[in-house]
Amino acid sequence: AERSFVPAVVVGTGYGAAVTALRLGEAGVATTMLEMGQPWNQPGADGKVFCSTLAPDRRSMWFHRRTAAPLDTFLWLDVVNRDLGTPYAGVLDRIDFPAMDVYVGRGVGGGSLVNGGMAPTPRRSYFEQVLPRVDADQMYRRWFPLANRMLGVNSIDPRYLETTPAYRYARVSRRHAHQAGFRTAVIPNVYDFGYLEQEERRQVPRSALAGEVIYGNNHGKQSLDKTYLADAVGTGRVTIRTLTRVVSVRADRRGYVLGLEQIDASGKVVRRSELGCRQLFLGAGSIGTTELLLRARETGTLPDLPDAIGEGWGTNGNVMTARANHAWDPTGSLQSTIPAVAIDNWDDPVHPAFAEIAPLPTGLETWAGLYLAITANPERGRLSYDHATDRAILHWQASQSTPSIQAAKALFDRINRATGTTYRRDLFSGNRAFAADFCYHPLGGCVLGRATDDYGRVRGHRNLYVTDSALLPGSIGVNPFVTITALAERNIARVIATDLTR
Ligand code: FAE
Repeated sequence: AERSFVPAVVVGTGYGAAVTALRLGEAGVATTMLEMGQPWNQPGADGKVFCSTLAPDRRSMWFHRRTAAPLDTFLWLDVVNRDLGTPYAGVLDRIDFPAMDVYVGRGVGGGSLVNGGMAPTPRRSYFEQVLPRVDADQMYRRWFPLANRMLGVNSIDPRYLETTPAYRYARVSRRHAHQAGFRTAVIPNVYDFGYLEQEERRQVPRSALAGEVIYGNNHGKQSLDKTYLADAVGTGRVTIRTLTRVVSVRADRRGYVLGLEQIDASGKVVRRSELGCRQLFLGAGSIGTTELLLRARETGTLPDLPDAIGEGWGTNGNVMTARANHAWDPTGSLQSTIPAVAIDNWDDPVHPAFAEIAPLPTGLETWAGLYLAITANPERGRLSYDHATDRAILHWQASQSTPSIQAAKALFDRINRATGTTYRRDLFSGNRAFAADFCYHPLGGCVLGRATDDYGRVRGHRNLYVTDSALLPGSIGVNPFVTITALAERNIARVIATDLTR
């Protein structure tokens, strides 16, 4: 295969990758980013880059024949998902394992393209518990503030939150939480709340108020392509190659050699090549980064990779549930897709939970209260390499999701008792009140201080780094991207100061 060489390669374009590429570019290091997804900057025939959740088309999903939305049913009817025709390099992927489906973003910006933009900083005591060897003083004085600033984190105007019909659903669920004696918190976001207010006044095109989120936002969201990645490319040292999947990693005299597959948007492999580099930074996400290293270890291209690779994987305790409100508590037909309020029951000694109040933006009144809860599920799964399929497989049993469900049940049983309401069982297939068989927050697989040293350097492998959500040991207690970003800032600052000068 043809082969070229660059000083530094960053795999992926999500949070860990984007931070790393910007700081390398600023340090004068010529850096190539490799992203298997598309650059989401060209409008389609309808003049839009992304499709909405209400009318999904082929842009919605990464090579799926049918959409795979987290809510599969409505009033028990299979009306939510749509056939998509020919598989296409869409923006949202769901990686299906036997008892756990993992949602991830695909494209320049990774998960930032499809996520809800919720940007909480974890509470310090829990952060210290999860990553005891990371200097929390430094994190909370320097790296978290930097991450918040760089990501464009902003807060909703309290007056707007209290009056707009678009957050009636949040106010109803908040009132019910208070009736049951729980605390709530307003959650910052990277969606521009000033833009959202203009949307409501019809001064700008609608995005959060037009059902756009998990298949991308055409406006308003400060995804990574508008923040870190724009700055990275702006250094003049960073280039991004898209529709390019890294399939293998091996070592050579100068550093590492990557096997690449370039595809077209229909998935056809149009070119195979090799790319050499001195420094290799992995930012392909928890599953992506772990899979690359497991494959390298198990196929013998990097046989001495540590045993700890694949260990310590968790769902951040994700579990979804829904409640049926009384007829006098409508949640509104206009719902912002951007969550702004959460129930904060993390201090509960038995069942800590942080439950974001999620929208159900159908355009119709549903009387539903929907929630994505983050719980302190102590269960951990393990990823291993499957030779037959050449993919990572996740060892996670359905029973390992039970602690997430129990914690959510403790919280929402109490709310239902206080308000005389019940669960909705029509939204998740199988007549269930709780869905903990999918997650949005895959974390771990190359845990900091175990598979890597305390700065993400893969043990025993010079110039090989993990930068992303694979570093977090399965749980962080809140939505994770601010933490992923701050940790990546901390790690790359150390690496640039000490490793690149050798
Ligand atoms: P990630 O953002 O996943 O990026 C990895 C990138 O690498 C992707 O673009 C991949 O296409 C690419 N890639 C993977 N494998 C390869 C390969 N072999 N070759 C080339 N490229 C590859 O990594 N978090 C929050 O904090 N707040 C939220 O509100 C929130 N909502 C979410 C909603 C949804 C629907 C989803 C799916 C996630 C949500 N998350 C949220 C989670 C958050 O997006 C996620 O933790 C981060 O995106 C993970 O960042 P990483 O840097 O690990």
